[in-house]
Amino acid sequence: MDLFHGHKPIAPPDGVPEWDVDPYGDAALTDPVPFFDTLRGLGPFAYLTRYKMLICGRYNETREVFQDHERFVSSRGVGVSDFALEEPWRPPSIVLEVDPPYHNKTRRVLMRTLSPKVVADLRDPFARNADALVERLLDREIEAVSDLAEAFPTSVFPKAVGIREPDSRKLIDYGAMVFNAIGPDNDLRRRIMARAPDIVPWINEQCLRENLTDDGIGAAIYAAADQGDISPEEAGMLVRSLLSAGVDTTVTGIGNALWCLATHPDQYDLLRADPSLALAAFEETLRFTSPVQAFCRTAGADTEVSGISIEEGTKILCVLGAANLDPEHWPDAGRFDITRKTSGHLALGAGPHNCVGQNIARAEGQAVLRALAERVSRIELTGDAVWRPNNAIHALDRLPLRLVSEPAN
Ligand code: OVM
Repeated sequence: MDLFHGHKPIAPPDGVPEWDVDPYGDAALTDPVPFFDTLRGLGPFAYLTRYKMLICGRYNETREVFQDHERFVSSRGVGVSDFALEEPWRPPSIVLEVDPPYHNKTRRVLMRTLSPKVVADLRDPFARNADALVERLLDREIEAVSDLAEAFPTSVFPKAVGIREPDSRKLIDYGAMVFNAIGPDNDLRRRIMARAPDIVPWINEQCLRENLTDDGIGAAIYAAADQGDISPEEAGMLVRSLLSAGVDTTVTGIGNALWCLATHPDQYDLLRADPSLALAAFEETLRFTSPVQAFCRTAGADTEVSGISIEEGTKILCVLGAANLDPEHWPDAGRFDITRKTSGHLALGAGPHNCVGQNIARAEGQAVLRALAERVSRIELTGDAVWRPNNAIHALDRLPLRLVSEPAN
């Protein structure tokens, strides 16, 4: 079969409109809301003429595709490339890029090592770190992406995993690589992949047992190997998953939260008045900005969703960002409101593959937003926010601001 962008090219199914948009182009990646609105307006699915695959962004269908791992598999990759037909750029993740029943085994180990109990013990160090960091950044012009959004997770998460000498730049860039890699072979993907020889061997080395401290999450994963739940090789691969999915995502969530609060001062005032809203504000940031904008699934067999026939091998780009702003599902969907009910948002996925690190991700976001709420009277934008295109992540490149400690008169 002739592949198209690494997958089986399909014809438009009956009743599905053709759309020539590039969902991996600059416009869709840096100014996604108009792209989301058009997508949902086209129907439950649209056919991407440039990629000969489907795309969906209404809440119900996006959730249905994500929920049903039997019809829509992850083992053929969650990007444009079909792992059944084309060799992936790295050995596939043994938790993300697999299906049940094998998935259950690896997922269980991560669930245990990232449990609420484990995260409870991290809350104090996270709070101390966030407090000190915010304290240092008060009342001067900062670039909040590097100074805060990147600085916080890279100072707490690699340590929690047990990395002895974390290299923040390599950890962040590996995340950018992993997420750009699920897009097509475009400039974004090529440019970051050129740096793989610098970064990938370093990452793989950090995953070895002898390079991890004996009191971190990494050591707990290796302990599961000692108990015979997984092999030592599998343990190393699960540590790699933590380093793949655990840095860029939380950096993006925290950066996006700062942007939301800087651009919605009324919402920041609510948070400041009641710092216990920190977690709710982070959750609404996830819904409102969807740090992971889109992931694919692959139809494992001929099937059907909402009356649309979907043939085996069809790649479906599931636009979580569009589903999270669907006005048919969310009252006043386009309003950033930290007091709303956010449950059911798809920013952390849905179904058996939903974010296994969500407890720790929330604890990080909560620690930062609480530290701000307790110390900062207002967040002032001091320049333009600039978005950084990535094939899967909706993240800021630059966010100049000032964390003002004095109340306004
Ligand atoms: C992994 C992984 C898990 C979730 C997301 C991700 C695409 C990677 O297991 O390597 O980024």
